[in-house]
Amino acid sequence: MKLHGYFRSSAAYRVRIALNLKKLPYEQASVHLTRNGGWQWSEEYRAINPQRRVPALALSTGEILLQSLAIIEYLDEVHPQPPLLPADPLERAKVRALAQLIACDIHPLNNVGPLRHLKNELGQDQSKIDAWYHHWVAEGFEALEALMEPAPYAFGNTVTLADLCLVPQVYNARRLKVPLERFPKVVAVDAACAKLAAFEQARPETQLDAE
Ligand SMILES: N[C@@H](CCC(=O)N[C@@H](CS)C(=O)NCC(=O)O)C(=O)O
Repeated sequence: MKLHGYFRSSAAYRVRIALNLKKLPYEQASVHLTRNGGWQWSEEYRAINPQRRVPALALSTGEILLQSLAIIEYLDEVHPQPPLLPADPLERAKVRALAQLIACDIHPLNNVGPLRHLKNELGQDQSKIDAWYHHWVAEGFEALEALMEPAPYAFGNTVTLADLCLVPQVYNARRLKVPLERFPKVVAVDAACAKLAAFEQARPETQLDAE
């Protein structure tokens, strides 16, 4: 398999963790999201993902999968061990809710494209853009604090899809200097995951395209 990603992309980071947890071998192809205006805009990459975003996972059959949550659920169905979603439907819905709170409600508001749009098309200055970023991350993390009881992971004593979404979002929040003191549960889940090799090996800093 080949993962088209970028070291700092939260969505690609989620998929790297899943591949590592399941011990699936994969190559990586770096799509630099900012250099020369962003390689995602090249015609070559458009043929891989017409949405021009990462990640995209090319399977050995030639099929290309898009959208990190869909990719991770595919991997979980085809390679069930270790499971990333609980067997019980009610618990599964709760894990998906935590994951989607991050992936659907926090992340899209603070990702490269929308931030670039705020700056270039809407003419906002960097302090306003930073305030926007901090606001949406803090609002989402407040909800996570209310919803989670770390044990030690986001939902119980095994890693789930929720942890795969939480860790990259915390990495991103730290990089953009969001104060995390108000979010002790979020920080505790991140710390528990950091002890696992699958998470460590997926860290942005340890990727080949890291800068
Ligand atoms: N919902 C998508 C989000 C993908 C996404 O937005 N990726 C970002 C990086 S984290 C990207 O490629 N941005 C490029 C751009 O906005 O130009 C997923 O989960 O895969």
